[in-house]
Amino acid sequence: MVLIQIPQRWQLPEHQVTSETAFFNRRRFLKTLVGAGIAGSALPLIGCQAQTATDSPTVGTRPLPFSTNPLFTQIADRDLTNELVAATYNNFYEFGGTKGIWRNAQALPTEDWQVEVTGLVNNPRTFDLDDLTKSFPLEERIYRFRCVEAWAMVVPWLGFPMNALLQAVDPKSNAKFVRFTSFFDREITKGPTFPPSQFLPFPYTESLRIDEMANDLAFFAVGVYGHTLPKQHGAPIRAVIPWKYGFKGAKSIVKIELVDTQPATFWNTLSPGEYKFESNVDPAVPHPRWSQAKERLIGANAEFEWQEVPTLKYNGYGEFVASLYS
Ligand SMILES: Nc1nc2c(c(=O)[nH]1)N[C@H]1C(S)=C(S)[C@@H](COP(=O)(O)O)O[C@H]1N2
Ligand SMILES: [Mo]
Repeated sequence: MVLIQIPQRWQLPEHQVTSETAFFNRRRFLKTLVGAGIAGSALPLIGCQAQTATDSPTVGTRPLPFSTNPLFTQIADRDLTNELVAATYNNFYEFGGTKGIWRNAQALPTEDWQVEVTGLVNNPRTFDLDDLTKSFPLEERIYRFRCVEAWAMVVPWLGFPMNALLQAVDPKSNAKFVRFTSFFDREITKGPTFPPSQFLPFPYTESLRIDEMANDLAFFAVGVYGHTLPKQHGAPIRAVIPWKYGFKGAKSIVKIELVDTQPATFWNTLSPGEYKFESNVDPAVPHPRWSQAKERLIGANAEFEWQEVPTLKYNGYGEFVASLYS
């Protein structure tokens, strides 16, 4: 029963709290609603109360076979984040606007999942999970993970390089960007309580340049900590781009589309000044509302304790990715 008790010690002093939704100034937003003629009586209070009988944040996961890629284990100066800490401190706005959405996320229907790979490719394909894990050998990669909100973790993902998928579908020469689309169903992914989800640009989408997607580090994760992804981490397949801020890594992907022009994305549409398309981790480029020079490394033990550490350019992966930006 210990697992259901989410420790509170991680809650940071108010002045250190940064949030991706803080720009939703409540009054400004209400004005918009008034403008749209739906404020007041009709203001919907969309909650995320969907709770299941389960009380374990890793419910339903299965062990996965994998090999370890020694090239991409973390530069060994940071401890692995505790698994239950990582599984109970998430961003997944489809299931709510707080970090504690793991129970809500259990409503995600992952059976018979299909991922459509489409657009500017010579071999468009729709994969089911079985196809994916059989077509691409799984490896473990221990990556630093840095959210734009200035918290960080170290996570052992299981999956395969995006480049392997790219080879399989054979991009056309005019393919310049990839766009990832996350699962969305108004009845299931009800969004945060505020603002109401119909005012957010769902489904969640993210995008990379094709050369970024082809970089060795860019990764599709189908598992974490030796087993399939728990739903709150973006089951059954999510993107992990360790040199970029965490929001680039779309969860619960249903569509991968190669396109010729830079697509609109969820956060960039909401607040382009705060969520740049490129969004490489960089201590020298402050967020408009906070410095990015340091980060709060969370949870080497189960107590949600954190320590402040310097942020590294490209999240410490410059040797692999700096040449993309020269
Ligand atoms: N579909 C979807 N993907 C998403 C998000 C989201 O809200 N919806 N949040 C992003 C953000 S801001 C972060 S920091 C990471 C968090 O991943 P984790 O909860 O597995 O640590 O997921 C990213 N992918
Ligand atoms: Mo994030």
